[in-house]
Amino acid sequence: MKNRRSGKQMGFSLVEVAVALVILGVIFGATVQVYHSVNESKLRSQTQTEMEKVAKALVGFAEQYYRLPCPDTTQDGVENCGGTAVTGTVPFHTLGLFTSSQASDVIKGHQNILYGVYRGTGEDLTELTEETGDAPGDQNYQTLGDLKQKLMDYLGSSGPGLVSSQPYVTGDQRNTGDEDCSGNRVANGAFILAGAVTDANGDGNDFDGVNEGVTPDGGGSVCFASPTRQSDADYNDLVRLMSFSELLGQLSN
Ligand SMILES: [Ca+2]
Ligand SMILES: [Ca+2]
Ligand SMILES: [Ca+2]
Ligand SMILES: [Ca+2]
Repeated sequence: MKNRRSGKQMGFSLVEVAVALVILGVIFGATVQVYHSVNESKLRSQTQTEMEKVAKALVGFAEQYYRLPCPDTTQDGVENCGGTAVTGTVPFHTLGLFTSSQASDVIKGHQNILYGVYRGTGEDLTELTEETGDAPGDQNYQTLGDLKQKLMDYLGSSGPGLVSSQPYVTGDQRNTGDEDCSGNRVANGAFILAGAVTDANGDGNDFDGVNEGVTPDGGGSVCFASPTRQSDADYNDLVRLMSFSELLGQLSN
């Protein structure tokens, strides 16, 4: 009788322990999940804010220097115009933004924002040019009016169409079609920014999906994910495209 009761007690307590462990596991799992989603949404809004700051700084730079900066392909914050790279990271020093270490550590500062800029033939936005026929020495030589003219030339009826060697976005898998860098090129931008948030697909690169192919050294793909692509288990990047017409509209008169 004593033996039977003690055996029963032991069995019961094992089941009890097992149930308790399962419950604890579920609670722990749920807590970790909530922590991750709160953390991700915080990072997401920080990245969004940072990207808008960069977009504003790029417009300000264009108003001051009548061109856009080249991408930073060496991750020192300084633009690299020597080569022909159209992608890289944000040249935060050139833009006069706080250095990367001063920006929030959790998003690795501006070095974790990819930057693509249009440098197509005839409408290289990183080049200071004369577009309105003024001679050197003239007060209208290579001014904001020339940058605006360049943007208008691009937007004119004989515009270049989509140029696959320049930064462009693909489809969002909904309204703008398949996410297919070679089969569905949706639009070039005057510039395109991509923010990583976190490494959603866990491949070691904070960027996800097609943005993983756009490398900081400018040697990779020029195809960015769509700004309207929704987040899912494998993708949580943010993309901002400023079109030629939006940039033209943002430049002061
Ligand atoms: Ca550089
Ligand atoms: Ca001019
Ligand atoms: Ca990501
Ligand atoms: Ca990734």
